[in-house]
Amino acid sequence: MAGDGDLKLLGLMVSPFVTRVRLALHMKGVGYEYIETDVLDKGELLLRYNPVHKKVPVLIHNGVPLCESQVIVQYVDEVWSAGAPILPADPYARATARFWAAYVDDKLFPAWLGILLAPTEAARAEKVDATLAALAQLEVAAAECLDGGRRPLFGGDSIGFLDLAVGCNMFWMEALRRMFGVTFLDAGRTPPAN
Ligand SMILES: N[C@@H](CCC(=O)N[C@@H](CS)C(=O)NCC(=O)O)C(=O)O
Repeated sequence: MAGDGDLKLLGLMVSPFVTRVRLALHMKGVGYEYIETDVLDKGELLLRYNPVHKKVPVLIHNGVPLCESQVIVQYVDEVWSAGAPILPADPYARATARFWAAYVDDKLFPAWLGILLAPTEAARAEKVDATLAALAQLEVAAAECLDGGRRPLFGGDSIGFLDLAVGCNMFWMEALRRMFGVTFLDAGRTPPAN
């Protein structure tokens, strides 16, 4: 596909941020070399290509690095514009998708990560509550962006920016349920779209 060039992705299998980028590349049908990266013992590649944050994902396109998953997804959408669009065409819908995607990264992600990292049961319970609150708030986004449940996806009929932002966290909801016995997604609290 035009524009592919030399494409490498520094990633980590369990990272929602990396999953987000991989899904975007997959949607565009873009081939790339995946390089599983140790983020605890940071190697030369990660430090060279993401010296600011030293985090994955890093997409290296023809030798040039792109960092921060939301930035990368938007870059992928622009460079491989022939594939299914990821960002909404309408400026207001695009701004709304970016607003809620930022919310996911600022509120939902730290809340559920805190469950894993909590030093005490009390601290874990607090993070469980924060995760449930963040998911409840996302239901507001769903009401706003899914046209009261009439649209199946935030992106309309195909997967969009906010679907990727939210969806890449979902495998962790299941992992946390199995680890700690807390159900985060159920038809009562987080009803599926029609
Ligand atoms: N805001 C960043 C977050 C990326 C992130 O937190 N990556 C984690 C893996 S899930 C990481 O590389 N952590 C290494 C570290 O914190 O040193 C993004 O959207 O790409």
